[in-house]
This record gives sequence, C-alpha cells and structure tokens, in this order.
Amino acid sequence: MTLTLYYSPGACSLAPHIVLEELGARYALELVSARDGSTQAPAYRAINPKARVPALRGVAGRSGGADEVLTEAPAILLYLARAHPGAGLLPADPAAEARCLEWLNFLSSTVHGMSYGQIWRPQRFVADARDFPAVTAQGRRNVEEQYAYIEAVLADGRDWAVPQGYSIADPFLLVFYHWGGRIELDMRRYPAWRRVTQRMLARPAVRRALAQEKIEIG
Ligand SMILES: N[C@@H](CCC(=O)N[C@@H](CS)C(=O)NCC(=O)O)C(=O)O
Repeated sequence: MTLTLYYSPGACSLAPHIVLEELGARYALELVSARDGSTQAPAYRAINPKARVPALRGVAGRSGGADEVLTEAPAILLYLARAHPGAGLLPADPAAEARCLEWLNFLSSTVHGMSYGQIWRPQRFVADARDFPAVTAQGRRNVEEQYAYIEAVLADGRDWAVPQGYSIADPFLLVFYHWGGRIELDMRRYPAWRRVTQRMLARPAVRRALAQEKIEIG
C-alpha cells in the first residue's frame, strides 16, 4: 500500500514529510489544515479521531480511526526509520537510539503539547477566556526556557541532535526552530541550534519538503 501522509504546512507533520523525502519513499500527501479547523471535520475524524496531523496511512494496525492509520509524530518517525533501516535515520546503538527517543519525547510532550499548546490553544488549559492571556504568557516563558536548554545541549560541538549522526530527531527539531520564528522569537539567540538548522537546510530532502509545503526557514 502506498503511504499517505496527512499534513498541514509547517505543522509538526513537516518532520515525517522530511523523513519520507529522505527515504525516497513512494508516498502521497493529503492536506488537512491545522489552522482553519479542517482537522476537526467529521471526514478527518473518521481517519484520526484525535483530530490532529500528522497521520500516516499504510501502516498495519489501527488506533481508533481508519484501518492502517498511524498517528503521533514520534511513532510515525520511529516507524519510518525502522521500516527503512538502510537509511540509518535511527542509531543502532541502544544508548544512541534512546537519546533519539529522548529528543522526540521532550519535543512532543513538553515543548509541543504543553508550551505551544498554552500559546496557541489556551482553551485546552483553562475554561475562562479571561485567563487565556496569562496561559499564553506562561507558554512563552516555557518555550524560552526550553529553547535555552536545547541551545545548551547543541552547543557542545555536535553536528546533529544525536552526536552519532543525522537522525529522525533532526527533522523534528527543525519544526520547533520554525515555530520559534512563528512566535517571533529572535532565533539568533540560539547560534548552535542555528548551525544545526543550516546543516538541515543544506539537505536536498529538507529543501524539497519545505518547497512542497511552501514554507521558508531563515
Ligand atoms: N501528539 C500529537 C500532536 C499533534 C498535533 O497537535 N498536531 C497539530 C499540528 S502541529 C494539529 O493537528 N493541530 C490541530 C488542532 O489542534 O486542532 C503528535 O505528536 O502527533
């Protein structure tokens, strides 16, 4: 079965999109905008009842929606890397593999689910709209603290998120670099992260995915 990636431009679905390009896999893209509420449409909920992108169709099993649909960015990234071991996008060494998952978990749960959730979806944290600005402000503080942490880790001289080499952690990290710009953080504050990003942007697969999503990362 051909893989189909449900994506929204510049969303966290960008990471599996880059990986599909890296793999030279045969796949189709299905646009479901996370910005205009399309993820909430009944037709998409029948595919992914969690009403989020990314989702990848073409993977054995079920997670409550359509058959053969896999959800959750870290799971999709892990699946793609494990299904194409020759591409070397997941370190074989157990400790380095765990370091890769350490990144995916932190970025998905803490940075995305908590901090960006607070900034972009404060209604998921408090019911009273009068509290939204305080939640958003706290989300911003959380992002800044987490980005300082990311910078400190990357500043030890490594070329990629996991020092052993380019891995599925790097496309995911690129998403959050991009989002920093979207919330108007001055990303020059993170020179080591910027260098990793420049390395990413030199990769043809990354450039193809960005061009297909019509997004620019500076
Ligand atoms: N835990 C999920 C989060 C997915 C997620 O929140 N995706 C966003 C785009 S980055 C989305 O679909 N948002 C639409 C919405 O919240 O309604 C994952 O890692 O895949």
